[in-house]
Amino acid sequence: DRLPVRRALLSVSDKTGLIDLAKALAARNVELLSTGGTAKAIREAGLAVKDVGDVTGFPEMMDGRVKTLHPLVHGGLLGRAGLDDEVMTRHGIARIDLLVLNLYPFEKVSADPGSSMDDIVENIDIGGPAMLRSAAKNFARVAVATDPAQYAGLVKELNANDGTLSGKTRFALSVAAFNRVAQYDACISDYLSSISDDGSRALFPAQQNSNFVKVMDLRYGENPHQHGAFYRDLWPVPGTLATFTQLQGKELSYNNLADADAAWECVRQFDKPACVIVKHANPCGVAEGNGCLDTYEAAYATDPTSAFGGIIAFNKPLDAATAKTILDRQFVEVLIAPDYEPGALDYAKKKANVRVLRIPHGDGRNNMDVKRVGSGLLMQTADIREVGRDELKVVTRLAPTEAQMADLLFAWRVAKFVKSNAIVYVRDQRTVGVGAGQMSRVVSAKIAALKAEEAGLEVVGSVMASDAFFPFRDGIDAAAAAGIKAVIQPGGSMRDNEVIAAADEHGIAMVFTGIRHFRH
Ligand code: 93A
Repeated sequence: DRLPVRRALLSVSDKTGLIDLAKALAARNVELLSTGGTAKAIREAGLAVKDVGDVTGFPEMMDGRVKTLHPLVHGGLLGRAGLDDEVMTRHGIARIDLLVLNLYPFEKVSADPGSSMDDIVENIDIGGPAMLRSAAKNFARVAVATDPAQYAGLVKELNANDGTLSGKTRFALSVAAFNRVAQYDACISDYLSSISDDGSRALFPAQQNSNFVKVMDLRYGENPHQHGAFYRDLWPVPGTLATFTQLQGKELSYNNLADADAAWECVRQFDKPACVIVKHANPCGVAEGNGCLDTYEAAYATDPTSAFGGIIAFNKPLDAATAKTILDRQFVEVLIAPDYEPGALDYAKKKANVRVLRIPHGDGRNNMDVKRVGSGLLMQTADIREVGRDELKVVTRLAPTEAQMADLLFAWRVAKFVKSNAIVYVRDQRTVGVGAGQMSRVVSAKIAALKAEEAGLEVVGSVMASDAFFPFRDGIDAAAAAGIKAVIQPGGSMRDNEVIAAADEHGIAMVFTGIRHFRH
């Protein structure tokens, strides 16, 4: 099913790679047809090209709105072998074997706050998607390229096969073209349906068209009887999990990816070297300090039992000594770092099953969270709010010391990544106890103390973070009993006065953030 390419139509907004491709086609004696700007560029490169207007007998009109919408173009793309030969001859329709086309840059123009509505509307491509659909539908005969990244492969296949393309290539190109048209239309629909009556743009368009591309099928979902796959944003945000490279290890599972995301998002918020160990989506140990080894040891010490089979993330390149310490000591599912020193990778190879991920730092943040409910979707902007020191309000008679203040801010950053109700005990920028996922706050506080005791860590002198306000004084009483000396929490409870009085009674310093971090 190899078919020769004798006649090609080129119509591209993004002229990247155009001339090299046109030269390669011309060298194979492929006849070139083209639209205005594309024809001009090809002609300037010294190649022969025919204007589509000369084929159709119609000039481009309405500022380009109508240039290729003509039976001599679409008939040339859609004509079937055999079935349509006679009608094509009768109407003088010549076959087009290859369409090279990329669309008006709607995505780019609509994302630019400086663009007017007229600019944006003019960038809704009509003739382009129509031709893409014609060519892609007729993959039995026609090949279609939509992206400059495809050109080199095409030229290589043509040159290696006497100017022909395989049916497999045409089909793959057709799928890519339909995907491109779907993305493009989704973007137009998202944009237009997000425009409010007053002309401003709503955060959530009236219709949600998601554009995700598959990274991989997963062996199963959260449980082995479920199926799973991992998709990433069409345009992945720099610095997020979706930009990972797996350097070694077993296939990533659904739970690995979910936990890796929690670990990475938590660790990347720290400037100083930090280590986060995640188990079942919760941090079970977090530390900030002088280096990888130091922070790993401290994070591990919070809860050695839970760290077994955990996901361990660093925000600085992982060195060999730390890699050796981790891998000699414990079973680890996934290691994550922005980079690895060569010795660390050499050592990891000895434990070939361990999944090692590199995620480069970047300043982007995932901006939307979604959750499936019933046959619906809950959407919200991501919880990326950070609380600065100057936003904290001291509400007790005692104010935190400098050292306590640093620990409070650290604990607050950790609490944001612990499932609610979240209670985090911290001393010297390392967790000493984490209470996660309980239905009552006071039990989370008791669990945090219990965890510290099990790990043989001293709570006395530690600080406490709570992801949401204390509804009653009992959480403060439990913390005081454990030896907590300072507390950070949002405030805003009906019984704040009772809670503040309890803190004053116990000689605890307390600050309010005014911000809550539920995580369910
Ligand atoms: O304005 S259109 O919707 N009407 C058309 O008939 C048409 N034909 C091709 N846009 C049309 N195109 C687009 O023109 C292509 O999709 C391509 O993006 C662009 C190439 O124009 P030029 O060759 O003049 O740079």
